[in-house]
Amino acid sequence: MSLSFVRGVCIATTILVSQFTFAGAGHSGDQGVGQPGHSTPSRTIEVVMHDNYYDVDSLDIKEGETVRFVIKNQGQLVHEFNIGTEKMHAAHEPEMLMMVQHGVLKGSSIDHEAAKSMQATMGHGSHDEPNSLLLEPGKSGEIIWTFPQHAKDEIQFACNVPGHYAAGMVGTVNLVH
Ligand SMILES: [Cu+2]
Repeated sequence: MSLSFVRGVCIATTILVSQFTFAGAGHSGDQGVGQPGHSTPSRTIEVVMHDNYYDVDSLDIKEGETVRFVIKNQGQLVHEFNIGTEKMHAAHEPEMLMMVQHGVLKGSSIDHEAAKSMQATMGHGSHDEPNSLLLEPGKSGEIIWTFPQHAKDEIQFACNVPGHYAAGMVGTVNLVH
């Protein structure tokens, strides 16, 4: 089985899942930040996460461009790479606080069993939104994302682990012509 086939299946699964998760408050939907990528990415952008900052402050991305993000967590804490507006991030942080309170999100790890029971009882907890990656220390992951032609509100990539956005773990996406 070729790698590209596996990747194709992954993307298809992500899109399928996203149809069910888009309804959740504070999640991506298409609130002007774009949507899960379904065309071939024009390039790969690597972003490294540390405690508590990204190795880039801003990214220049073409209007309508599809990008593959490869995200690496080189910190000692769990971090997130989430594509949204300031408002979306502000709505997401309390949900991640609930993940902390339910024992899903620990400082340096994710308790997947606790995530399952939180998902079962509350319909939230597994954190599988297509616009976001939540990574434990040393882990890496990938998002393929298609940016919009125009953004009414500034698009930001940010970490919504409680306290991290306020600590400066946020960067801006400049949509360029
Ligand atoms: Cu973080």
